Amino acid sequence: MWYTEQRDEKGGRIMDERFSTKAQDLQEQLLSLFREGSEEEARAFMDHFNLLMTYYRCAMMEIETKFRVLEEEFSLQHDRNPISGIHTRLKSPQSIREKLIRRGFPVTLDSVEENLTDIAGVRVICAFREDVYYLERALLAQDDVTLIQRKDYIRSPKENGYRSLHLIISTPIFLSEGKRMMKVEVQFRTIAMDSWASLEHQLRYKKGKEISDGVAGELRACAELSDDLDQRMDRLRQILLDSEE
Ligand code: 0O2
Repeated sequence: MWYTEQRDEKGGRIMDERFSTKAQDLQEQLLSLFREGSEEEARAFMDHFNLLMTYYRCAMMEIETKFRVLEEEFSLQHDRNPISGIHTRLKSPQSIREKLIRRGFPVTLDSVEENLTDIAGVRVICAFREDVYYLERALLAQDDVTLIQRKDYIRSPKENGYRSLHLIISTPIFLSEGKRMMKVEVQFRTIAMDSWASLEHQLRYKKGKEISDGVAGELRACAELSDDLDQRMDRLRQILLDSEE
């Protein structure tokens, strides 16, 4: 589940369930999902898991803040907002476990850190395609952000039509006992790409259902339409920019 930051009428951040630890829920989920052992072992495991998830949440907050800062600066300089929304999500214990098993990795906490790069996810929805690449450059130019992997599904869309720019980055979080490097997946999309992906996700993504060639073709056609919309909006923006000069 991806969340959008909630703000009250004065602009203050409203804490949501990402920032509270539902100990009971977690206890039940983790005990049944990850391992069976003595109560003591299980408790130690849970404490370690909670701590690790807290680190990922902190990394997510760090990256979200970086985008908020860039947004403020850009809005001031250009009188428009390049970001139409930021959503974050922490992978659920169940998805973590499923992914480890799917990929053939051990189901341990060390393995989570070592082998999974998308526990913390930040999705940035941009106004125009150009904003996607501007924000990518601005993020990667920061000296505490290291690029680990880049997949440009905008220039090379997936076969089903999915478009988005994905980065896996590493960034430090600063704790009382020093800094810790954490991995975060950042997805950049335009509004049109996000609309398509959200609807397609509801319709089929990872539901394990086979879809007919006809439906797949229709989804691809919708992706092309949404790309056409992005291209036309880019052109309109350029025309308006040129007319201002
Ligand atoms: P959610 O709901 O975002 O948590 P994998 O992570 O194993 O699935 P890979 O190749 O490592 O695959 O990662 P990739 O291709 O970079 O894609 C990972 C994420 O991108 C997915 O995360 C989705 O958010 C999004 N995504 C990728 N392909 C599609 C697609 O075809 N349609 C839609 N709607 N989204 C896509 P999760 O964890 O699978 O899902």
